Amino acid sequence: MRFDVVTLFPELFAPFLTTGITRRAYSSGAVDVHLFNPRDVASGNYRRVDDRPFGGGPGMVMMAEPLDKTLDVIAAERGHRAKVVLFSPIGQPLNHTVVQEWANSDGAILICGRYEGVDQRFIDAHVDAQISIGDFVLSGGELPAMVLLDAVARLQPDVLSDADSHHFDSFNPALDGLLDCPHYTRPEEWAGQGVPEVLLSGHHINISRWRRDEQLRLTVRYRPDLIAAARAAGLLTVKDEALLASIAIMTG
Ligand code: 9WO
Repeated sequence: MRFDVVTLFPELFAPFLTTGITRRAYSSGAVDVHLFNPRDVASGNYRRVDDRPFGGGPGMVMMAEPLDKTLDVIAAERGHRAKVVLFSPIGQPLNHTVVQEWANSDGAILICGRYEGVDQRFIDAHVDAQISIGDFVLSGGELPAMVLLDAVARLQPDVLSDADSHHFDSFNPALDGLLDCPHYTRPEEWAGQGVPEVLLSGHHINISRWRRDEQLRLTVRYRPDLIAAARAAGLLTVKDEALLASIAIMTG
């Protein structure tokens, strides 16, 4: 798949694209990321990409024309027009389902806004989807773009080793939509704290049950909505329900 990122700060992406377990996805082209700076197609000696807002007020607005010209450059490279995504707090909230949809797509054009915002006429003319990563305001759309790319890249086959496979993540169907259990590694005692005895027992059935119980405990406590969803989807077993009932009794 191909993602074209439109940003005034392409240099922000270099360390991100060349570091960590997702590097392979980008370097192999499984997630082929191309960076475009609207300044490169902006006109005039000053190559302006922003201007003052009509109606007055603080800050600057990204001009429609350099963004539009950048889409033309991308269309010429791709041979067709791809979906255009803008990152903004009014967008669709990003979650695992949305990530999976993009991971199963052939990519998109990601517009990273800066300044006070993007000329609305560009949005009306070209933007197909807006995505939010949360109810807060940032100084640009670059971090949200990296959030989407990272989440998509780690879903690619062969990105993760078995040891850190996403098959064991929270929000993966294999975890039945429950939060992941706690993890421990060496040393066996650290800062006066041990490791749950069962994890040292080598008894794999008991370990599996303990992990499932911890998932259920954590999910009840922090995300009870996910318990309801897992139950509605028929993903909870009789043993799961027994554990949940015992928690309900203990906590009143
Ligand atoms: C900001 C904004 C705020 C309220 C309603 C609509 C809005 N659109 C934008 C917008 O496009 N902002 C641009 C990108 C320019 C200013 C910095 N930008 C931005 C994106 N700040 N915060 C985000 C963002 C994106 C996704 N999820 C959370 C925050």
